[in-house]
Amino acid sequence: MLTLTTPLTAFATAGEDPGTVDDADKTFPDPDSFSYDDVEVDFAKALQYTMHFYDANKCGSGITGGRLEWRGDCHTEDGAIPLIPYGEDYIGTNLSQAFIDEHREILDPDGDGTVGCDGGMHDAGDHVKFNLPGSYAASTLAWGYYEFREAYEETGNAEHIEEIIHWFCDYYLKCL
Ligand SMILES: [Ca+2]
Repeated sequence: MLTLTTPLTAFATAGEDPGTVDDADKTFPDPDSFSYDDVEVDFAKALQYTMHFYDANKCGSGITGGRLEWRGDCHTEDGAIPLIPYGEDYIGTNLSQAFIDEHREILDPDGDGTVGCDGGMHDAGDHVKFNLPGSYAASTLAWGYYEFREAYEETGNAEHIEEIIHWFCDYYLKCL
C-alpha cells in the first residue's frame, strides 16, 4: 500500500492553518517498489463512495439520521418562502406581484402564503442550489442506473442510487 510520508495540506483540521509543504519535504514512492497487487481494486466501494458525494450535498429536511452521520438538515426555511416579490431584504421570491396574482392557485395551492422549494442538492460543498448543473448530474446518475442496473443491484447500491435520484426529482417537482 502506498503511504504519504508528508501530510497533505488539504487535510488540515477545520480552522487550523494548513501550513505549506516544501519541495524538500515531499517524498514520492520509488516506482520500482510499486506493484499493482498493492492497490485495492473494489469498484463497488468506489461506486458507493461516489454516491456519498451526493449524500454530503443534500439540502433540506430528512438528512439528519441519514447515511452520513455528520450531515444534518439544513436550509429548511426554503420550505416556506413568503409568496411575495422580494425587496431589499431578499425575503420572498423573484416573481413579480402580477405573476404571483395570476398564478397564485398554482404557486400556493394550500393558500398559506408561502411556496416550498426545500430539498435538492448543494452545488459542491457550498450552499447554492444550481438547478441546471444539478439536473444534468441527476440525469447522468439516472442514465447510468438505467444502463447498468444489474451492477447497482449486484453491489447492493440500487436502493442508494434510487434514493439520490428521488431526492433530486422531488426537489425539481417543487420547482415546477
Ligand atoms: Ca403554500
